[in-house]
Amino acid sequence: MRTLLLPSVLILAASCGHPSRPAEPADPALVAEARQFVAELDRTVRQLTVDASLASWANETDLTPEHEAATARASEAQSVEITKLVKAARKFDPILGQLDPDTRRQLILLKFQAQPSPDDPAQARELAELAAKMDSEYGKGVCKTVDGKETCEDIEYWSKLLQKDRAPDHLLAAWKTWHDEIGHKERDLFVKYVALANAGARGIGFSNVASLWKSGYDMPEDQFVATVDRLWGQVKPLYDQLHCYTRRKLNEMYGDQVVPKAGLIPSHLLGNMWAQSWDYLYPELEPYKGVAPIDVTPVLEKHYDARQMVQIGEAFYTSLGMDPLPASFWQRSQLTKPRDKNVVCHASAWDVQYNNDLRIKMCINLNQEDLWTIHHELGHDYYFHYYYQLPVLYQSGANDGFHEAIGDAIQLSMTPAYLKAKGLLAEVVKNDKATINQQMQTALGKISFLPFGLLVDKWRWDVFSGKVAPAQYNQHWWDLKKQYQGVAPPVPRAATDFDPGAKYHVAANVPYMRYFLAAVLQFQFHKALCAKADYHGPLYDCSIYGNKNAGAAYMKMLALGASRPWQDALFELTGTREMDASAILEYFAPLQGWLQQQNKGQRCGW
Ligand code: X8Z
Ligand code: ZN
Repeated sequence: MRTLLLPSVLILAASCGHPSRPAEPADPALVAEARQFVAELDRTVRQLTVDASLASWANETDLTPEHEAATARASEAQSVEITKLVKAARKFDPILGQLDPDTRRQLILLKFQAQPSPDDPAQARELAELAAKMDSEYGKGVCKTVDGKETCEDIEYWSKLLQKDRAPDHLLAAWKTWHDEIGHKERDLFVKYVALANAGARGIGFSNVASLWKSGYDMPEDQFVATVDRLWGQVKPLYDQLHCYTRRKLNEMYGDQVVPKAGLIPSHLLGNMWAQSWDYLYPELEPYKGVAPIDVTPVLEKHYDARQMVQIGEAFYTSLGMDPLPASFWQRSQLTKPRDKNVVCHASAWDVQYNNDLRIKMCINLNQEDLWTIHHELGHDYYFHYYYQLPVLYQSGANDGFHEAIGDAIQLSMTPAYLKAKGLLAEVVKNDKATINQQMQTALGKISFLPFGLLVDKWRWDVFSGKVAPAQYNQHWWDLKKQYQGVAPPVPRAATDFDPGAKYHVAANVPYMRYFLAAVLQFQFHKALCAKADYHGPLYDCSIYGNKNAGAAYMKMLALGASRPWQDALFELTGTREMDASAILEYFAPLQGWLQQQNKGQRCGW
């Protein structure tokens, strides 16, 4: 699948000859050969990727052994062939600095087009089979065979229990079943996967998969690590305040036995299987009860179906001057969960054939969370739409965080005033209390997410680099959950458990740092788009709905795809070349002040 599977994008051409020695003129025949090679790449990589993507779509929308096997075969072919091409392209390394920018950039991007395969064909096959199986097993969920018939309860089912129920024993049972069952199914597959995936990465010159992933950001990998740590340092004080307030409220609800006044929050009580976003706790955490209703779920349940919810999303993008979705989108997308087959419900967006074959795959529920997710997914589809005519190697986000941030920035424009204009909210209340309520709701989705967004790949980096061995995988996961999120497992966990495997992106091998970057970038985009719309009020009140100037600036950035380093794309839109979290802090300034007041006298932190 396009958005999710590709680690995407790039390192800059660092290896352009020795700086103190003037480059010798490149052999013209080799330069011509490089150009020819890149032109052919476009055809070959396109075909391989389309084949893999078609097979993966067929599998994820109908999980059968046949579809899983076909997915494994197509992704094996893609990886094996692209790995060969990466190796063949090495002969151009000495002249990279002397090639025209487009030839050079496509040669650089090639390394990030697929998970590289090990040289040994048996290992290459096993790697692809493991990946397909991990994805399918996760999608099916917790299965039981009764009278020879297998029935499965997927993550949708277990998540709903965590969202709605408040009895700690029920929450614990759901949490434990999912983590035990899925973790145990995934563990051995994942351990083998790591070894084989690393062999593939080594074959193309990286020390391991972590190094490959970290190199895809137009900067040296240690600089990338420093960048994410800097961003986390900027937002951590705000997260700490939210954690402190949430812990106190949960302590009041559940008592000291369940939630301690100081220390870690048990992770099954936060309304989400991974404690990654806490939106569903809003009713319990609402700062000013009943001041302003901001939940659109009741209206969606009463008056909308899944298709109409997607049309709300489409209408936002077209209000910016973007094109309507193609007719094929409506024919080919999976909007709701089919009754008669197992599918991967985890939401995703696709351009299956790299030719504007836009689709989304969701199991839409008629609620606010899914309306927001629809806007996220359409952000991916509109990115695809505006760059699908570029060479295939440029058909990616400027970096993968950009891809995740496009729709999320649109969510920030879904203000109460916008929702009222769409008939989704009955009234808009404008006062300080309503602002705090509104900010709390947004923070429970987007601020609670930050440490989780960071830690998933902090964990995988340590796993792929061999810093932690399989026997410590689970302990290390909880060490990081503790360090960054301040949450604890609700029951003691053993080395044989594999709780990271209970998260889709680990089972499906989708890099995760993109979501942390997006959590920061979306506020930078929002601020810049609001400026393009000539808006001058507080950021949290800005909606670019209907603004063609903002839309034109957004489309311009989308159309660049990965053709330029992300710093150039960011500069085009925002006037800065750095990812930076000050726009989040500006957006949430009222809430941060309010939380500091609320938390006075508390021992915050853990
Ligand atoms: O996986 C997603 C999207 C698909 S790209 C629904 N997200 C992350 C997650 O669910 O863990 C969006 C937020 C973070
Ligand atoms: Zn996404």
